[in-house]
Amino acid sequence: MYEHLKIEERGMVAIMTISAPKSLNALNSDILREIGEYLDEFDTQRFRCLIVTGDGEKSFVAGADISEMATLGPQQGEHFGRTGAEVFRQIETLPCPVIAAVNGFALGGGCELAMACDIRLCSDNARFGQPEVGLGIIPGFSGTVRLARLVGMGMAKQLIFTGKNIKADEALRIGLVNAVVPQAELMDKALEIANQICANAPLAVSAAKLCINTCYDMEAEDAIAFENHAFGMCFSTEDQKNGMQAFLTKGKCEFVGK
Ligand code: CO8
Repeated sequence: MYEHLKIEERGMVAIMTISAPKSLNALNSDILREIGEYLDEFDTQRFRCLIVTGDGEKSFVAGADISEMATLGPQQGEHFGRTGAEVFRQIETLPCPVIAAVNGFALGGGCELAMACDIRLCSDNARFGQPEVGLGIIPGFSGTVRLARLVGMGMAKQLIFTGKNIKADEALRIGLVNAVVPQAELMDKALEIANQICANAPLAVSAAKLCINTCYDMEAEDAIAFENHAFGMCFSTEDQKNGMQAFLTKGKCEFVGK
């Protein structure tokens, strides 16, 4: 169905593997289009978590495709950047959590893809970096925006201005990833966390994601009001009634997402 995406289903978890082995899974327009199409069709009733990874053991995504960008002019460059930024925003705003299982190089657009996900895990051979200025461009898939928010402005500036890659342990130290695991255990770890998420009330998880994303940039007063409204809405769900009843009767609730 897709030329560059492999899609798997593990219960309530979907796994999207980006596959362009000849270019270490670099993102070209076709791959970005396929990711966008997959997300457009993503069945949020059926899946409660999405894992994003790269094909092979060497690379998650080695950036945007340099061979496609090499001859672009300013307007085409802006269009290409916008296409990637929009697809990554789709990931960020997908109603369910998205876990990046970073299995190797996450450079340029690859690091930016990982940053658009909610949770980042990586293998011990992973490398992160924003090498764009060494190519005469800047991070163009929202990297200047998200990196500073994730690791702070000082570290983001150092990474982007030097273009130097960092190893997995350094990515962990600066808070770019949540955990580093041996490569052979990466997908199991991602699935373990995904399944922990799936066991919870999906509408509540989704509301929590919306609040964290939306409130991050708001004034505290507005943010607190936004969360308060979302909190109230949880009480309109069956899952809230059943989840609390199950607690009070010492039972277990199977959340249905209503
Ligand atoms: N684009 C296109 N092809 C790539 C890319 C890429 N990003 N990365 C690797 N490849 C290709 C190589 O050209 C090579 O192809 P071939 O076999 O035909 O020569 C193949 O993948 C294997 O790569 P290497 O032989 O280089 O493998 P190494 O193990 O020696 O090195 C590296 C691996 C370190 C990952 C190296 O390939 C590398 O440095 N790649 C480029 C990394 C990079 O600079 N990424 C950032 C790109 S810019 C970007 O992402 C901007 C995002 C915002 C765009 C905004 C739009 C305007």
